[in-house]
Amino acid sequence: WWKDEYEHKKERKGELFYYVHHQMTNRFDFERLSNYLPVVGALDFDKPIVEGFRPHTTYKFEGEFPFRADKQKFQDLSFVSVDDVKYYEQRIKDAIAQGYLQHSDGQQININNTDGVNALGEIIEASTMSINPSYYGSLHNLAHILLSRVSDPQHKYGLPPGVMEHFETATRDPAFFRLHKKINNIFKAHKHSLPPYTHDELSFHGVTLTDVSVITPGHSKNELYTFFDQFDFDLSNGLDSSTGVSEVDIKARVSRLNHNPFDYKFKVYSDNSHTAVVRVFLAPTYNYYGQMMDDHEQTWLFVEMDRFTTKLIPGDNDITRSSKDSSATIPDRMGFKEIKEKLSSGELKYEHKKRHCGHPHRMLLPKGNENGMQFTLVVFLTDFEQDKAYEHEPTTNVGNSLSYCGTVHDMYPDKKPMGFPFDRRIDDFDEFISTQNFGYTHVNIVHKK
Ligand SMILES: [Cu+2]
Repeated sequence: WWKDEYEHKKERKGELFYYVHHQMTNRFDFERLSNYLPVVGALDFDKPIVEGFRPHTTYKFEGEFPFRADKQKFQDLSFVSVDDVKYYEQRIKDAIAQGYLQHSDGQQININNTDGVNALGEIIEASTMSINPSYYGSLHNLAHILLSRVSDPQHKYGLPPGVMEHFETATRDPAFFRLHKKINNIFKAHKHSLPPYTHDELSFHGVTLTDVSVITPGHSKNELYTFFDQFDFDLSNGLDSSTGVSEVDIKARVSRLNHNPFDYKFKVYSDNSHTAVVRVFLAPTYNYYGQMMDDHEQTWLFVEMDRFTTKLIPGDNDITRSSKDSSATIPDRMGFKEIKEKLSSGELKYEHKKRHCGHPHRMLLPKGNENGMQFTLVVFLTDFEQDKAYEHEPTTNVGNSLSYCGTVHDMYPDKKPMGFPFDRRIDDFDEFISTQNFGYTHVNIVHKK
């Protein structure tokens, strides 16, 4: 579906592949830590897949999704062996260590730069944009398939593919996060091989972030609240659609993580009129062992909560931003019934630029725990004039969930590497923290029963 004639060109798609999964794996670890569990370990093709998994779901026509017993070993398939995939992985790791990719036309492509991650993302996924599919294969896609078919590798029992082979179902399987931890570690090796940002690259001259806090209305400063709400899923499209059978409403009630809306409050001193890009990130303060997280460990874990532009006037500026406006999230999808109703009333419009992916808004905050779990909220201000990839108004609405989904039919508006400034290693934390356009606070996420 990436054929040029379909006009689905997505700018920085390889980088987005890295970044969206980077955030998903980190975000999953936040839930693990919230539930007193250690962070996910990376998958290893030489070791058994520790957790078995039963999907509890069926195909419409091909029966149940296959389950996987505990401690299954990876198995060769008729069209790809475990060794093949291990070679692809090794070649990619070698490319990172050497700092260049081998193009299929024989050229060496330098990846020791800002754009390197994009080419790397295309070969790791791999997408049709891979510069050398026969040499680098398709590490990520093939690993999905190895996991999906591990219970019936020779197709002896005629089992259908597992959940790992479909976008809609893959994240059900805990092995998804083990696989993506592995992939994320490969990207980390690349990102951390690049030189740290210089003081100049990090600075926003004349702009000082003097205070960072969050307010949940009716509660003390820096207290955030999560809870489980009851949600009714509309299941009417899962019913028998034969003619002559009358339609009935059917819903399933599930508990879902949600949170109280809150406001970010930032105080900024500016020497002049500027437009700032405000980048907000969150990561746990303590690790699984209850120790304060090492700076290097924490910086790689930061998840983007929001990214927006704001006008600064000379002097003091008070910025308030609602959590509901997050650039990382999307609202609930419409149910089948609602789509049908809107379609017949003419309310359903095709929006060319609307993106349909993103982190579910209700899951913006990790669960935290009953006693309150401490997280570090960091804010980084950068200069819109330096960051804009093309001429556009800072207020231009680029649609929901830029941070997770990029743009469709358009250039990506923000020139900075995704995840900036935490995408690279930081060697001198004292200097980093002394950057005046940087600020942080600790927040407490309390889970209400
Ligand atoms: Cu995947």
